[in-house]
Amino acid sequence: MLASAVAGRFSGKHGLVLGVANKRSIAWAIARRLAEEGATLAFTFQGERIEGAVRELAASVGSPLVTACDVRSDEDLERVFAEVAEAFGGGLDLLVHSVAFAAAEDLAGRFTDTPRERFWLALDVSAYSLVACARAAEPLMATRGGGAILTMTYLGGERAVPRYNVMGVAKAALDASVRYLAWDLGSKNIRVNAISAGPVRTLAARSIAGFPTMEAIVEERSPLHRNIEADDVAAAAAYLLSEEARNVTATTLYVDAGYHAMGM
Ligand code: NAD
Ligand code: 0WE
Repeated sequence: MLASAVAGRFSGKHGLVLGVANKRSIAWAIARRLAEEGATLAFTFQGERIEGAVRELAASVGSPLVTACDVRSDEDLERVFAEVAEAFGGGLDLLVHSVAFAAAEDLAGRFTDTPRERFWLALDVSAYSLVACARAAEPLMATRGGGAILTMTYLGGERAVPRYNVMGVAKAALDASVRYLAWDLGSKNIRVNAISAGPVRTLAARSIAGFPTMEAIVEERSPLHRNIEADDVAAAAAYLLSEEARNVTATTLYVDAGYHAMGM
Protein backbone atom coordinates (compact mmCIF):
# COMPACT_ATOMS: atom_id res chain seq x y z
CA MET A 1 0.00 0.00 0.00
CA LEU A 2 1.17 3.53 -0.76
CA ALA A 3 2.28 5.47 2.30
CA SER A 4 -0.04 8.26 1.18
CA ALA A 5 -3.05 5.96 1.51
CA VAL A 6 -2.44 5.29 5.22
CA ALA A 7 -4.79 7.17 7.54
CA GLY A 8 -3.07 9.67 9.80
CA ARG A 9 -2.82 13.26 10.91
CA PHE A 10 -2.31 14.40 7.32
CA SER A 11 -4.73 12.24 5.37
CA GLY A 12 -6.50 14.35 2.77
CA LYS A 13 -3.85 17.07 3.14
CA HIS A 14 -1.78 18.42 0.27
CA GLY A 15 1.70 19.83 0.79
CA LEU A 16 4.54 21.46 -1.11
CA VAL A 17 8.12 20.74 -0.02
CA LEU A 18 11.03 22.95 -1.13
CA GLY A 19 14.60 21.96 -0.30
CA VAL A 20 15.08 18.24 -0.86
CA ALA A 21 18.54 17.65 -2.35
CA ASN A 22 19.11 14.05 -1.28
CA LYS A 23 18.07 11.47 1.31
CA ARG A 24 19.98 13.33 4.05
CA SER A 25 18.11 16.61 3.55
CA ILE A 26 16.07 17.82 6.51
CA ALA A 27 13.26 18.48 4.01
CA TRP A 28 13.29 14.80 3.05
CA ALA A 29 12.99 13.62 6.67
CA ILE A 30 10.00 15.94 7.07
CA ALA A 31 8.43 14.84 3.79
CA ARG A 32 8.76 11.15 4.61
CA ARG A 33 7.09 11.73 7.95
CA LEU A 34 4.21 13.74 6.45
CA ALA A 35 3.68 11.12 3.75
CA GLU A 36 3.73 8.29 6.30
CA GLU A 37 0.92 10.11 8.09
CA GLY A 38 -1.14 10.42 4.92
CA ALA A 39 -0.10 13.64 3.15
CA THR A 40 0.12 13.96 -0.63
CA LEU A 41 3.24 15.96 -1.46
CA ALA A 42 4.66 17.97 -4.35
CA PHE A 43 8.42 18.60 -4.46
CA THR A 44 10.70 21.18 -5.99
CA PHE A 45 14.40 20.75 -6.74
CA GLN A 46 17.11 23.17 -7.76
CA GLY A 47 19.35 22.25 -10.67
CA GLU A 48 19.57 19.24 -12.97
CA ARG A 49 22.35 17.74 -10.85
CA ILE A 50 19.91 16.69 -8.12
CA GLU A 51 16.80 16.18 -10.25
CA GLY A 52 17.21 12.38 -10.52
CA ALA A 53 17.67 11.88 -6.78
CA VAL A 54 14.67 14.06 -5.92
CA ARG A 55 12.44 12.34 -8.50
CA GLU A 56 13.38 8.94 -7.06
CA LEU A 57 12.67 10.00 -3.47
CA ALA A 58 9.40 11.71 -4.46
CA ALA A 59 8.26 8.59 -6.35
CA SER A 60 8.81 6.49 -3.21
CA VAL A 61 6.09 8.51 -1.43
CA GLY A 62 3.73 8.59 -4.44
CA SER A 63 4.24 12.27 -5.26
CA PRO A 64 2.11 13.60 -8.15
CA LEU A 65 4.40 16.58 -8.88
CA VAL A 66 8.16 17.13 -8.98
CA THR A 67 9.26 20.37 -10.58
CA ALA A 68 12.30 22.63 -10.89
CA CYS A 69 12.44 25.79 -8.79
CA ASP A 70 15.20 28.29 -8.23
CA VAL A 71 13.72 30.45 -5.47
CA ARG A 72 15.61 33.51 -6.82
CA SER A 73 13.34 33.40 -9.88
CA ASP A 74 9.86 34.99 -9.73
CA GLU A 75 9.09 33.20 -12.97
CA ASP A 76 9.92 29.79 -11.46
CA LEU A 77 7.84 30.51 -8.36
CA GLU A 78 4.84 31.62 -10.42
CA ARG A 79 5.00 28.46 -12.54
CA VAL A 80 5.51 26.17 -9.52
CA PHE A 81 2.45 27.48 -7.66
CA ALA A 82 0.35 27.24 -10.84
CA GLU A 83 1.46 23.59 -11.20
CA VAL A 84 0.68 22.95 -7.52
CA ALA A 85 -2.80 24.48 -7.88
CA GLU A 86 -3.39 22.29 -10.96
CA ALA A 87 -2.16 19.09 -9.26
CA PHE A 88 -4.06 19.71 -6.01
CA GLY A 89 -7.39 21.02 -7.37
CA GLY A 90 -6.71 24.65 -6.45
CA GLY A 91 -5.88 24.07 -2.77
CA LEU A 92 -2.80 23.70 -0.58
CA ASP A 93 -2.63 22.84 3.14
CA LEU A 94 1.08 22.60 3.98
CA LEU A 95 4.25 24.33 2.86
CA VAL A 96 7.73 23.26 3.96
CA HIS A 97 10.49 25.78 3.20
CA SER A 98 13.90 24.20 3.80
CA VAL A 99 16.16 26.27 1.57
CA ALA A 100 19.31 28.25 2.33
CA PHE A 101 22.41 29.33 0.47
CA ALA A 102 25.44 31.53 0.97
CA ALA A 103 28.61 31.49 -1.12
CA ALA A 104 31.08 28.98 0.38
CA GLU A 105 33.76 31.65 0.82
CA ASP A 106 31.39 33.67 3.03
CA LEU A 107 31.04 30.76 5.49
CA ALA A 108 34.79 30.64 6.03
CA GLY A 109 36.44 34.02 6.52
CA ARG A 110 35.29 37.18 8.28
CA PHE A 111 31.67 38.41 8.11
CA THR A 112 33.13 41.91 7.81
CA ASP A 113 34.44 41.04 4.35
CA THR A 114 31.10 39.95 2.84
CA PRO A 115 30.65 41.84 -0.45
CA ARG A 116 27.31 43.51 -1.25
CA GLU A 117 26.32 41.12 -4.03
CA ARG A 118 26.88 37.97 -1.96
CA PHE A 119 25.14 39.52 1.09
CA TRP A 120 22.00 39.96 -1.04
CA LEU A 121 22.39 36.49 -2.58
CA ALA A 122 22.25 34.88 0.89
CA LEU A 123 19.30 37.04 1.96
CA ASP A 124 17.45 36.44 -1.32
CA VAL A 125 17.72 32.62 -1.28
CA SER A 126 17.51 32.10 2.48
CA ALA A 127 14.99 34.74 3.68
CA TYR A 128 13.10 36.54 0.90
CA SER A 129 12.15 33.19 -0.65
CA LEU A 130 9.91 32.46 2.35
CA VAL A 131 8.05 35.72 1.80
CA ALA A 132 7.58 34.97 -1.90
CA CYS A 133 6.39 31.41 -1.17
CA ALA A 134 3.97 32.57 1.53
CA ARG A 135 2.47 35.18 -0.80
CA ALA A 136 1.98 32.58 -3.54
CA ALA A 137 0.59 29.97 -1.12
CA GLU A 138 -1.87 32.37 0.54
CA PRO A 139 -4.74 32.14 -1.99
CA LEU A 140 -4.37 28.35 -2.29
CA MET A 141 -4.45 27.91 1.49
CA ALA A 142 -7.31 30.41 1.90
CA THR A 143 -9.38 28.22 -0.46
CA ARG A 144 -8.90 25.38 2.03
CA GLY A 145 -9.92 27.51 5.01
CA GLY A 146 -6.33 27.80 6.27
CA GLY A 147 -2.93 26.18 6.15
CA ALA A 148 0.46 25.83 7.79
CA ILE A 149 3.87 27.09 6.66
CA LEU A 150 7.13 25.89 8.21
CA THR A 151 10.71 27.06 7.68
CA MET A 152 14.08 25.95 9.02
CA THR A 153 16.27 28.29 11.00
CA TYR A 154 19.43 28.16 13.13
CA LEU A 155 20.71 29.75 16.35
CA GLY A 156 23.28 31.64 14.28
CA GLY A 157 20.49 34.12 13.45
CA GLU A 158 20.23 35.14 17.13
CA ARG A 159 23.83 34.74 18.36
CA ALA A 160 27.16 35.13 16.64
CA VAL A 161 28.30 31.63 15.65
CA PRO A 162 31.84 31.84 14.24
CA ARG A 163 31.83 31.40 10.43
CA TYR A 164 28.04 31.23 10.08
CA ASN A 165 28.48 34.90 9.11
CA VAL A 166 26.11 36.17 6.43
CA MET A 167 23.89 33.11 6.88
CA GLY A 168 23.28 34.34 10.43
CA VAL A 169 22.12 37.69 9.11
CA ALA A 170 19.88 35.87 6.62
CA LYS A 171 18.40 33.70 9.41
CA ALA A 172 17.71 36.83 11.48
CA ALA A 173 15.74 38.20 8.51
CA LEU A 174 14.01 34.83 8.10
CA ASP A 175 13.04 34.72 11.79
CA ALA A 176 11.54 38.23 11.64
CA SER A 177 9.77 37.32 8.38
CA VAL A 178 8.08 34.41 10.18
CA ARG A 179 6.57 36.85 12.70
CA TYR A 180 5.37 39.39 10.12
CA LEU A 181 3.97 36.70 7.82
CA ALA A 182 2.18 35.10 10.78
CA TRP A 183 0.50 38.43 11.50
CA ASP A 184 -0.54 39.03 7.87
CA LEU A 185 -1.79 35.49 7.22
CA GLY A 186 -3.30 34.75 10.62
CA SER A 187 -6.65 36.25 9.67
CA LYS A 188 -6.87 33.57 6.95
CA ASN A 189 -6.10 30.82 9.47
CA ILE A 190 -2.67 30.31 7.94
CA ARG A 191 0.03 29.62 10.55
CA VAL A 192 3.74 30.36 10.06
CA ASN A 193 6.40 28.79 12.26
CA ALA A 194 10.10 27.91 12.32
CA ILE A 195 12.17 25.06 13.71
CA SER A 196 15.62 25.97 14.97
CA ALA A 197 17.65 22.78 14.51
CA GLY A 198 21.01 21.95 15.99
CA PRO A 199 23.78 20.87 13.59
CA VAL A 200 22.75 17.96 11.31
CA ARG A 201 25.18 16.36 8.85
CA THR A 202 23.39 17.14 5.57
CA LEU A 203 24.81 18.02 2.15
CA ALA A 204 24.79 21.72 3.13
CA ALA A 205 26.58 20.92 6.40
CA ARG A 206 29.16 18.34 5.37
CA SER A 207 31.17 20.77 3.27
CA ILE A 208 31.58 23.13 6.23
CA ALA A 209 35.02 23.16 7.83
CA GLY A 210 34.91 22.38 11.54
CA PHE A 211 31.53 20.62 11.52
CA PRO A 212 32.80 17.69 13.64
CA THR A 213 34.10 20.24 16.17
CA MET A 214 30.63 21.80 16.37
CA GLU A 215 29.11 18.38 16.97
CA ALA A 216 31.61 17.75 19.77
CA ILE A 217 30.71 21.09 21.38
CA VAL A 218 26.98 20.24 21.29
CA GLU A 219 27.72 16.87 22.86
CA GLU A 220 29.69 18.51 25.64
CA ARG A 221 27.55 21.60 26.34
CA SER A 222 23.92 20.78 25.50
CA PRO A 223 21.67 19.67 28.38
CA LEU A 224 21.06 16.32 26.67
CA HIS A 225 24.76 15.84 25.74
CA ARG A 226 24.00 14.59 22.26
CA ASN A 227 23.48 15.72 18.69
CA ILE A 228 20.13 15.66 16.95
CA GLU A 229 19.03 13.90 13.76
CA ALA A 230 16.88 14.94 10.83
CA ASP A 231 14.14 12.59 12.08
CA ASP A 232 13.96 14.59 15.34
CA VAL A 233 13.27 17.69 13.25
CA ALA A 234 10.66 15.74 11.27
CA ALA A 235 8.73 14.82 14.44
CA ALA A 236 8.60 18.48 15.52
CA ALA A 237 7.69 19.55 11.98
CA ALA A 238 4.78 17.12 11.87
CA TYR A 239 3.47 18.60 15.12
CA LEU A 240 3.75 22.22 13.94
CA LEU A 241 2.09 21.36 10.61
CA SER A 242 -0.73 19.38 12.23
CA GLU A 243 -4.08 20.40 13.67
CA GLU A 244 -2.62 19.75 17.13
CA ALA A 245 -0.72 23.03 16.69
CA ARG A 246 -3.80 24.94 15.52
CA ASN A 247 -3.13 27.80 17.96
CA VAL A 248 0.64 27.89 17.50
CA THR A 249 1.94 30.51 15.09
CA ALA A 250 4.80 33.03 14.79
CA THR A 251 7.02 30.83 16.93
CA THR A 252 10.35 29.01 16.86
CA LEU A 253 10.60 25.47 18.19
CA TYR A 254 14.16 24.45 19.12
CA VAL A 255 15.20 20.92 18.24
CA ASP A 256 18.76 21.22 19.51
CA ALA A 257 19.07 19.05 22.65
CA GLY A 258 18.62 22.29 24.64
CA TYR A 259 21.83 23.90 23.42
CA HIS A 260 20.20 27.33 22.86
CA ALA A 261 19.44 27.74 26.57
CA MET A 262 23.08 27.59 27.71
CA GLY A 263 25.27 30.60 28.48
CA MET A 264 28.47 28.60 28.83
P1 NAD B 1 20.37 20.52 2.15
O1 NAD B 1 21.55 20.88 1.36
O2 NAD B 1 19.90 19.14 2.10
O3 NAD B 1 19.15 21.51 1.82
C1 NAD B 1 19.35 22.83 1.37
C2 NAD B 1 18.45 22.98 0.15
O4 NAD B 1 18.45 24.32 -0.32
C3 NAD B 1 18.91 22.09 -1.01
O5 NAD B 1 17.87 21.24 -1.40
C4 NAD B 1 19.23 23.08 -2.11
O6 NAD B 1 18.92 22.59 -3.40
C5 NAD B 1 18.30 24.23 -1.72
N1 NAD B 1 18.64 25.49 -2.38
C6 NAD B 1 19.79 26.20 -2.28
N2 NAD B 1 19.73 27.28 -3.09
C7 NAD B 1 18.50 27.24 -3.70
C8 NAD B 1 17.84 28.06 -4.68
N3 NAD B 1 18.43 29.16 -5.19
N4 NAD B 1 16.58 27.71 -5.06
C9 NAD B 1 15.99 26.61 -4.57
N5 NAD B 1 16.56 25.79 -3.66
C10 NAD B 1 17.81 26.10 -3.25
O7 NAD B 1 20.72 20.95 3.68
P2 NAD B 1 19.81 21.03 4.98
O8 NAD B 1 20.79 21.04 6.10
O9 NAD B 1 18.75 20.01 4.93
O10 NAD B 1 19.20 22.50 4.90
C11 NAD B 1 17.80 22.75 4.91
C12 NAD B 1 17.47 23.94 5.80
O11 NAD B 1 17.78 23.60 7.16
C13 NAD B 1 18.24 25.22 5.49
O12 NAD B 1 17.38 26.33 5.64
C14 NAD B 1 19.29 25.24 6.58
O13 NAD B 1 19.73 26.55 6.86
C15 NAD B 1 18.49 24.67 7.72
N6 NAD B 1 19.26 24.19 8.88
C16 NAD B 1 20.22 23.23 8.71
C17 NAD B 1 20.95 22.78 9.81
C18 NAD B 1 22.03 21.77 9.64
O14 NAD B 1 22.89 21.68 10.51
N7 NAD B 1 22.04 20.96 8.59
C19 NAD B 1 20.65 23.30 11.09
C20 NAD B 1 19.66 24.26 11.23
C21 NAD B 1 18.97 24.70 10.11
O1 0WE C 1 22.17 26.69 7.58
C1 0WE C 1 23.14 25.95 7.61
C2 0WE C 1 24.01 25.77 6.40
C3 0WE C 1 23.44 26.41 5.18
C4 0WE C 1 24.39 26.53 4.01
C5 0WE C 1 25.40 25.60 3.75
C6 0WE C 1 26.23 25.78 2.64
C7 0WE C 1 27.37 24.86 2.33
C8 0WE C 1 27.72 24.87 0.85
C9 0WE C 1 24.25 27.63 3.20
N1 0WE C 1 25.06 27.83 2.12
C10 0WE C 1 26.02 26.93 1.84
N2 0WE C 1 26.82 27.15 0.74
C11 0WE C 1 27.68 26.24 0.26
O2 0WE C 1 28.41 26.51 -0.72
N3 0WE C 1 23.44 25.34 8.81
C12 0WE C 1 22.68 25.68 9.99
C13 0WE C 1 24.56 24.38 8.98
C14 0WE C 1 25.76 25.15 9.42
O3 0WE C 1 26.51 25.82 8.53
C15 0WE C 1 27.51 26.46 9.23
C16 0WE C 1 27.36 26.20 10.59
C17 0WE C 1 26.22 25.35 10.73
C18 0WE C 1 25.65 24.81 11.97
C19 0WE C 1 28.55 27.29 8.77
C20 0WE C 1 29.46 27.81 9.68
C21 0WE C 1 29.31 27.56 11.03
C22 0WE C 1 28.26 26.76 11.53
